[in-house]
Amino acid sequence: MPRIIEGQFDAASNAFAIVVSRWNSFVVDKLLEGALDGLRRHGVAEENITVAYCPGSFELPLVVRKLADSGRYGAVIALGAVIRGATPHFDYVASEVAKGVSAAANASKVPCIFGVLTTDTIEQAIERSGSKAGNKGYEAAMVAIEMTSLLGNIDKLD
Ligand code: INI
Repeated sequence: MPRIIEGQFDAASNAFAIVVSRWNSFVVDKLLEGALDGLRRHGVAEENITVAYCPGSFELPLVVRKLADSGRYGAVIALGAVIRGATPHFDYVASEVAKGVSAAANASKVPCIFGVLTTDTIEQAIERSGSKAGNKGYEAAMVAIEMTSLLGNIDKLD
C-alpha cells in the first residue's frame, strides 16, 4: 500500500485571511458570505478569521502576498469578480490576478486560494455566487481548509 497524504476538513485550530476586492461588490459580497459560511461550518472561530478589502481584483495579489508573508495564516483566500466588458481591460486584470495569486502562494509557501470569478456576463457571475452554479467563495474556503491541512500533514511526515 502506498502512503497516502491528504488534507482533512477539521479547521478549528487554523487562522484564515480573506481578501475581498470591492469591484462588483453585489457579487463579491455573496462570495464573502459563502467563504465565511464555509469556514464557520468547519469550526473556524471568529477571532481566527481576518477580512481585508482592496480596491479591485488587480490589487488582490499584493495584499494576499503581504498577508501570506505575515506568517499569521494557514491560508489566504482571494475573492473578486472580473466581468468582461467592451474593452480588453478584462483580459489584463483577469490574467494578472490569476498569475499574481499563484505567485504569492509559491513565493510565500502559504496556500493562496483563487476565489475570483472571471465571467463573460453578469448573469454568469450571479450564478456562481450563491445561485444555480453554487458559491465560489464557499468552494474557495473548502480549498483553503484542505490545503492548510495537507501542508500540515506533509510537515508531520516522519
Ligand atoms: N476590477 C475587478 O475586480 N473586476 C472588474 O470587472 C474590473 N473591470 O472590469 O475593470 C476591475 N477593474 C479594476 C482593477 O481591478 C483595478 O482596481 C484598477 O485597474 C486599478 O489598478
